[in-house]
Amino acid sequence: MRQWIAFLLFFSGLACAHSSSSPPLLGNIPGRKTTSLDGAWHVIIDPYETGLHARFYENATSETPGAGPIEYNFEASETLNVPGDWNTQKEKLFFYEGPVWYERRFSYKRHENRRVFVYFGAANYFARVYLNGKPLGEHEGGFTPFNFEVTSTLAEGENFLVVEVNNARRADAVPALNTDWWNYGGLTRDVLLVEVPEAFVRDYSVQLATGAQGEIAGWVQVDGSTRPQTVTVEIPVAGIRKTFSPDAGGRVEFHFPAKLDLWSPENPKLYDVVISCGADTVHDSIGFRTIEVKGTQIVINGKPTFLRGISMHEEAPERGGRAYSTQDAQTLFDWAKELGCNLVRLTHYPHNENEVRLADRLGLLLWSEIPVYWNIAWQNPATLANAESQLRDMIARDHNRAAVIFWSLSNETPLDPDRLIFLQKLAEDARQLDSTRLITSAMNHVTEAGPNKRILDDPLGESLDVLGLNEYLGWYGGHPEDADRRQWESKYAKPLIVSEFGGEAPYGKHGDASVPWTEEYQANLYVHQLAMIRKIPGFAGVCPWVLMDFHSPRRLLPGIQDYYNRKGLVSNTGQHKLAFNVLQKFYREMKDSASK
Ligand code: GCB
Repeated sequence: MRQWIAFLLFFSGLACAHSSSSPPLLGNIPGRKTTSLDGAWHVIIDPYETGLHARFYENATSETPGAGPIEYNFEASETLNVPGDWNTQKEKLFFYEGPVWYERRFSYKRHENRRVFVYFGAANYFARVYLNGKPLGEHEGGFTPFNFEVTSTLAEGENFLVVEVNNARRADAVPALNTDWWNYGGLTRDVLLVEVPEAFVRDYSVQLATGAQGEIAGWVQVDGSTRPQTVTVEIPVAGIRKTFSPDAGGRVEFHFPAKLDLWSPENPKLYDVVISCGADTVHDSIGFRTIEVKGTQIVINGKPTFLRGISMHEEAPERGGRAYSTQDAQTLFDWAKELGCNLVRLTHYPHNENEVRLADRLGLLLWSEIPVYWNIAWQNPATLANAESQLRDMIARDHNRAAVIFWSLSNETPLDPDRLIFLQKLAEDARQLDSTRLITSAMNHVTEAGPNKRILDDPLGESLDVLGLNEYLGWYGGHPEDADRRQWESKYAKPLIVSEFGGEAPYGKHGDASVPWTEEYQANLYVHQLAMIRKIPGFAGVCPWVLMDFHSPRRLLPGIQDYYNRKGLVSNTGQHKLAFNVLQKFYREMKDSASK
């Protein structure tokens, strides 16, 4: 009983500290002092969440005074690699959804006048974090980074970090109960200790002012009680060095002229940008470009640009499971480049920061999205707060990346007044957090205007800069040839991107083009879809579904799907299907006609 009361008191305290994860902190900054905590972590698989009241986070042993019988032992438990999902590391965990406790020991040498943060690239889905038996806080949301300050909790010498990660699905979560991707659990991205001076650069934005090619607009946020008098922003190769004084809140805002080589898919030029304040200096590689909408066109650096896209999940080629390395991202982006893409739609959640940084170097434009997917609890204020913090953290992490041109709020959400209020709030937030990028959403609500005419008709369109349309004519209903007669319109005179279309075929299954599940059927569907899509008024780009086959718990057809969504243009082991060539040919034509 006593144990239960203590447990309840402890967690009611923790509940108050729900958002005790510190404000966003840029983690993977080149030049910042970090210590990796990646590698083998001991784990306890705990389906009944026994570890909460048995206090696994204390890491007690039978020698601990008053401990009584101890029914867990991290040291004697199995290990999992971090970063990595648990589902594909151990066969017994393939379908597991629930709590797993992770433990990692490390030694640390403290330095005077330094602050230390523990930084998690992502934990899917819910995490409680403890250092040396003390709770640091918790975090909800499986794809965004979070951090806790540990300056006063770190011990000189040996330390132990315990993280409970729980990927149980919940109706009030984001995403909710139903998705068409695998719910990979675990510490799926890097874990770092980040060391900074007492006063440090917590965040910054150094970007071109909206639509202005010769002017930088930005801000720096300094954190720390005794703040240095000045903040310096430099772009050494462009001969830029500006000094500013932070206000009482540690913030600096600036505008200054700059003559820079613009970043574009053809010329992904990145500049070394140096921000210093007192003892802290960060270096970032930043590209500068503008992105605007003019009528129904998307305009990059003043030039109307047709978006030759592809959608992709963050699924590792060959190995399977959640992708986490730059090599995983390189393989996927190489295929996107081979297709002739200039845009990748990163579905349906924020992907790894290393992927976004690679796109910056390769000159691939990105559509970045939060997992507001299908139906979620639109009326629940906690669900909205959760979606808002996932949006905030996605933007906070990537707002200096030239590659990212779209923040996407949602995918295929049903028409409903509460849903509209919810998404309008997200659109407002996104604009406030970053006025330099375009806001979009993938929608699928159409009205029929005659047998062959469909109108994209979703009131959310009012709040967006760019409209995304998902449609599956020829797969979920109709035949590929029906596309020859289908006409499209949109209620809003804004750029329209067909953000999904596709059909399934396992690699190597051949047959007549009229037989579904064959590569020939999939290729034929692409031929008719692309011919239809290019006639859509306001057509500004296309992102077919999907680059590579991916694991999904909803795809059960034996011998064909076997828990894979097979709409990939490439199989999960890298073989190119016939439809790959169809899209590649279309993109060559679009590229040629744009350069004429
Ligand atoms: C969709 C969803 C996507 C699915 C896809 C499919 O509309 O946006 O997440 O995987 O259809 O394959 O059905």
